[in-house]
Amino acid sequence: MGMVTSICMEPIKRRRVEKDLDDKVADALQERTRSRQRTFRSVNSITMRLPRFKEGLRDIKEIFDQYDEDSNGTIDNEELQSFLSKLQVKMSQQEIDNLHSYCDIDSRNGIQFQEFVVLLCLMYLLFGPDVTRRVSEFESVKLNYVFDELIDAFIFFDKDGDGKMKKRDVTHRMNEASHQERTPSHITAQLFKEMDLNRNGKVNLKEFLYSMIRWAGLETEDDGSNEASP
Ligand SMILES: [Ca+2]
Ligand SMILES: [Ca+2]
Ligand SMILES: [Ca+2]
Repeated sequence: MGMVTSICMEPIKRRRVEKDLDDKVADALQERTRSRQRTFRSVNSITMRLPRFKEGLRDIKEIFDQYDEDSNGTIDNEELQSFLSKLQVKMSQQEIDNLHSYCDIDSRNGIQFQEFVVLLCLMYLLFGPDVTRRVSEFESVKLNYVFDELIDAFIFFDKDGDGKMKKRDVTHRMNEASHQERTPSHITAQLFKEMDLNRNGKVNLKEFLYSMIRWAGLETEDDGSNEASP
């Protein structure tokens, strides 16, 4: 039962949940950096993958629609539970609530599509490829590819590997490009500001993912009902 009245946690608790999950994600990123070869060597090599990334998002949209059982554009806590049970990851109700709260990034309650991509990518990072295989056996290779690229892009920008991108890291990476392709610093600053959703001067993986998905600009083509304001 556990009628979770709301995932709206009190601010202090929410901050603790944030920190705990941030730490977990940072550990997983470090582990990954140790065990894998670097894939990206330049900003350009990342931008070149964007079309493929967009394609992957379309596949994830189909998965999202499948788990959004009442088709209201939001995965609520109950739908999230049935999704997680499909993934066969062992999580307590508390952990599910925490994950829900952590991935509920925007001001609309519940997990909307962009947040769902973040959630799935984090699950992939934390629990490995079994996760995507269970979500969609058919698409899992493609999904893994997209998530690998996204995570590696983050690692590319997170120069000191502590799980948080800093403005100077991003600027530095941007400036490694050849001279004619150099990004003007005010643009880098603007990009960083847009990514830093909670305005704490650092960009963690979930903020990065969320921004990348927004920039990739996959519109929810179908009926747009989830965008309509009441
Ligand atoms: Ca729903
Ligand atoms: Ca939300
Ligand atoms: Ca931030």
